[in-house]
Amino acid sequence: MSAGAIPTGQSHVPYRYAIAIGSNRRGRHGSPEREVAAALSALAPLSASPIIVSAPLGPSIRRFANAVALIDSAEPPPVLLARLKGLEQRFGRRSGQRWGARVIDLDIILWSGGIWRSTGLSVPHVAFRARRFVLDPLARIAPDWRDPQTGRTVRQLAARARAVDRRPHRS
Ligand code: PH2
Ligand code: MG
Ligand code: MG
Repeated sequence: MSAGAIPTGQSHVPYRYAIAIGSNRRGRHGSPEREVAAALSALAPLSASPIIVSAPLGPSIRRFANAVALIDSAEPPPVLLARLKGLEQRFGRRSGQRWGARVIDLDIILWSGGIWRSTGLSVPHVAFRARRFVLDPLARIAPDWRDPQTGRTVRQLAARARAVDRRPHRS
């Protein structure tokens, strides 16, 4: 804190981030659940959701372990993204596995700075409002965080995604 600043009780770290973690492939830590747990420890989060098991969305056939972590960081989004990609590589993730099996996937979902757009990076994450494997764990640790794009809270987005899932399928 700078001299003369009034203590606010808030963190001195400028940004807060919600990071989604996913794994559907064994790695050196073991099962997907263990890979997610190891990634959570590596991120040293302020808070972490429980680890859930989810059916794959998309062409993959392997089930996922997923979780969400909240971290404080001084890094702007592209710098944090570069660090997350480095962590993915250390976990043994190879490139070109976009929808395939991956040891670990670390995605920036939200940050306290609002909306960020640069080449290869959009925050909020473009697809998170439709993904229960992100919204359900996120709602456990940050239900009141407001999506800057829709103005809806995470709790509201999670409830909507659940409602969509309950809709009868048409053919
Ligand atoms: N990640 C994807 C694609 N599909 N499905 C689940 N259940 N969990 C994921 O983390 C996931 C997915 C692309 O990143
Ligand atoms: Mg992803
Ligand atoms: Mg990713």
